[in-house]
Amino acid sequence: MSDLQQLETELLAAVTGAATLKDIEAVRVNALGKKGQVSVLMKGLGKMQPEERKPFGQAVNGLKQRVATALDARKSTLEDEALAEKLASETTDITLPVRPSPMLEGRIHPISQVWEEVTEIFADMGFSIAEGPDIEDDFHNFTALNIPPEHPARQEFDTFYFGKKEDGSRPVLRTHTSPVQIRTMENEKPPLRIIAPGRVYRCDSDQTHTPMFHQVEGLVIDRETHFGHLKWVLEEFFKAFFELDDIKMRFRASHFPFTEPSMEVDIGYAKVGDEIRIGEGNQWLEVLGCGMVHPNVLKSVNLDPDEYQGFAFGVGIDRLAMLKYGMPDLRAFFAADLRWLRHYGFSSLNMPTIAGGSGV
Ligand code: 2NM
Repeated sequence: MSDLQQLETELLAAVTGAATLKDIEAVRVNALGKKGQVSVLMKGLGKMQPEERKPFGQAVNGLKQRVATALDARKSTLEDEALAEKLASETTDITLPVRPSPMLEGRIHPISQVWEEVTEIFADMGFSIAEGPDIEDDFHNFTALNIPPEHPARQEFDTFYFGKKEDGSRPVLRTHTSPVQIRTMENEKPPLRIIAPGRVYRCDSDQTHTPMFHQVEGLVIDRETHFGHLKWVLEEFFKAFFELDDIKMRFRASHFPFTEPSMEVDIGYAKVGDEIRIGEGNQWLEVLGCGMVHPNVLKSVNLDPDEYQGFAFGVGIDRLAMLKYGMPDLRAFFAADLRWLRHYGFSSLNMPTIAGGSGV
């Protein structure tokens, strides 16, 4: 075998034997690099006799080309292998079963669930969600709502008062979410269409009352908003919330300082054994208070009652939850008993949506 053939055999064997991209680069440098074996042969051509130079040059060139082709092919194979290995090692096996995680073990509290359901329903009707502070000042919790200082209605609220501040004012834990509506009317121009879900506080604790509970209040203000709109909104809300095609509603005249006229709303139900069936029967449950916003309330937020009017309503979230999900004991809501929560709680992966049905 000629020296050239010998060299070619060795180089091609080295190419085949290269196991990594680093190896192949070393083989390339050794063969075709500046001081590589083939390059050295090429340089030697200059010192040869012309008649030798031509055939030898052709032979070296041929060798060089074959080695270069083999190098490229091996390099591309090694690159493919490296990529395949990377892809294989970086994949996630999505066929693996989901491990039991806190997402499945944990439960959404029925109050949170109903809070979400109610906001979802009103959001779908075009209401925005408004929020405000739990600690309020006297003006936003009372005075602006047509309950002036010394007014007897203040006693009805069983207010939690804080100590007097330096300026003589006394903050309160809000007794309703109405101050959120006041703040919204102060800061935004009508038309307004909002609901304010939130915690409220009253110094009252027995079988049917807890000192902290949850409310959603709604407010619509525009130039021609009237009681008919209110009635439609409430009817649509109750139908969506209780997942019924029809609901029986009854409006009873009532009194709130912040609305005139004021109404309490009852919904029809039947009692079958221990179960309460909404939408059937001829018994009535009081569920909600509402009315047309009192002109004095509008004046207190600098809205002209001759130009604007609107309705407002308030409903207890805790009570709605008891009715919809058949939970008889209010106090269990706040006992943090995991057995109760496992029984009445909701999966965190099952958020209420209008399309999917609000409940489970
Ligand atoms: C209720 C019942 C009736 C009410 C009124 C207002 C405001 F700020 F517009 F004056 N907010 N919420 C309202 C009216 C609340 O809860 C039983």
